[in-house]
Amino acid sequence: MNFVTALPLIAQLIGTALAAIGPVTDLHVVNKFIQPDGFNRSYILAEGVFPGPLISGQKGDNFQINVINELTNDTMLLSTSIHWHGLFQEGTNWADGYAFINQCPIAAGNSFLYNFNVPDQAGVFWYHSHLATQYCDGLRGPLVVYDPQDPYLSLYDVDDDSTVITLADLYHVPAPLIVGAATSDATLINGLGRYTNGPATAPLAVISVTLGKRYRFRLVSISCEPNFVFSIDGHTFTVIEVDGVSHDPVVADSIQIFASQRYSFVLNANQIVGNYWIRANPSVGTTGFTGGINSAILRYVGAPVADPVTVSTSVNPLLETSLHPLVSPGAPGSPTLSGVDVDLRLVLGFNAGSFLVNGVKFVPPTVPVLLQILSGATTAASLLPAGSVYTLPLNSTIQLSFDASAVAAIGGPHPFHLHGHNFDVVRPAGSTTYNYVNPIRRDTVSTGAATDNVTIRFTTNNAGPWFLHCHIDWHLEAGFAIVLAEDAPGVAAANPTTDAWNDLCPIYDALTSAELGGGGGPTS
Ligand SMILES: [Cu+2]
Repeated sequence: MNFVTALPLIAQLIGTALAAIGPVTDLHVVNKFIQPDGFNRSYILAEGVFPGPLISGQKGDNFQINVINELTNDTMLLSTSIHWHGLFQEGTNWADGYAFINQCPIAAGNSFLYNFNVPDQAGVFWYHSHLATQYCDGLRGPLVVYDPQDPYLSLYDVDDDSTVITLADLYHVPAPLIVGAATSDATLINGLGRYTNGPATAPLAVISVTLGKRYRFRLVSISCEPNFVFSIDGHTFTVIEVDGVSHDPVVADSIQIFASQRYSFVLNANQIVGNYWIRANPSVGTTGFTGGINSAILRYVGAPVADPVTVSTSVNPLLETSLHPLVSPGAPGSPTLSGVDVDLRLVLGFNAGSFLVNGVKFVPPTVPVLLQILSGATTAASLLPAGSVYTLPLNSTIQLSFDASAVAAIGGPHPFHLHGHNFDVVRPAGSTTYNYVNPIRRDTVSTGAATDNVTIRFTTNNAGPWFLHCHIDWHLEAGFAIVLAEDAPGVAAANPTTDAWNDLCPIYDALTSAELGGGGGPTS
């Protein structure tokens, strides 16, 4: 093969992610220089690629992911800790991955086995570092749990590695070196993109479809900050899943997707064979599509290898109020404003560079909350960090309402994510009415504008300390979180830990400042 004929092959390889791995796999965490948008820097990467490889399994699987920390670049953090976003971790709170709530970080040169079951969930999830803002430096990737009995199998023909779509923000400066507010330099779709004044020929992701086939696309925002308005020129699609929960089908032609949210939608490749722009317009950073930024290409088989010349046709954005769970719709509790066992109002605040919940900035404790509970501390008053831990009784209906009036204009809307649960959004952003009958069910919700009072409900059935936080990672680092300690007295019996887990803290606590990297570790 001469060089000229090899070119299309090289272009294909650039846009092709690694094959899926899992549910039992090693996951090497390494430093590597890559140029996903044409800009060269060293990142923290799973298996050396961005995004990390697709981890997949089937509903009912036992996942055993052995994270091997091979980090050496001390400009950035050298330890790590990985969260499997959206999976309930029932009985394995220790494997939930948030550093200093669920575990101590994994020191460089060490490995740690995350061993958990996924008995009753399927859909799109993702994994990311949950140590300070480490995932902004690259450690993030998609995770899909397939369901052989998926209720919507008859709606689509293709559902494989090629139909997973990741949306990411990218930073040219390593997170520990960013001074002041971080601003994304580029949007990557499936790990490729361009930035303003960067190489104009940096390759864009190409998603190939065949005329007449129906595709289940699995859209996942692995963003550190921006939300994206996602659309595909010339096409509508049918949304069937939200954050790992099947919903009644809803037709739309654009989706505003917040950091860490996911959607599955069915796209019927029924348009004229050609090239169509895929768009992901970010809420912050450089917006628009000049020079192919914030874009990828939907290419029908048989179309020329060329940039699209299509224009945006979006007129029908997806609304949270249109989405209703397929199975067991209806919020827990009674259909009244206070019809729950525990009604917790969360006032979101900001002061002197820190984000607050009910007046308190979250600062990660030195002893993980789970370890504190296992050591006998089971009351909110005795658990650290002081003022950030709320205890919840088991088998109770819980309502959380978010008063975002003071922070909506400060980097908002702020998407809040609850670990260990899905929740019913009885009052979503942009709505003033309460739906207790069949509200959208998900694990990350926009808390909306200053006039909103986003309200969610769930039932406590999962003993453990679970994190509730803004998924804009820069805001989390500035304190935007609390811990819900669910059934604290029952945590130990429900969550047996391993010797390897018990070894994490002594190893981590013995590290020197230099061995932490990133200028000495988490800055908060
Ligand atoms: Cu936020």
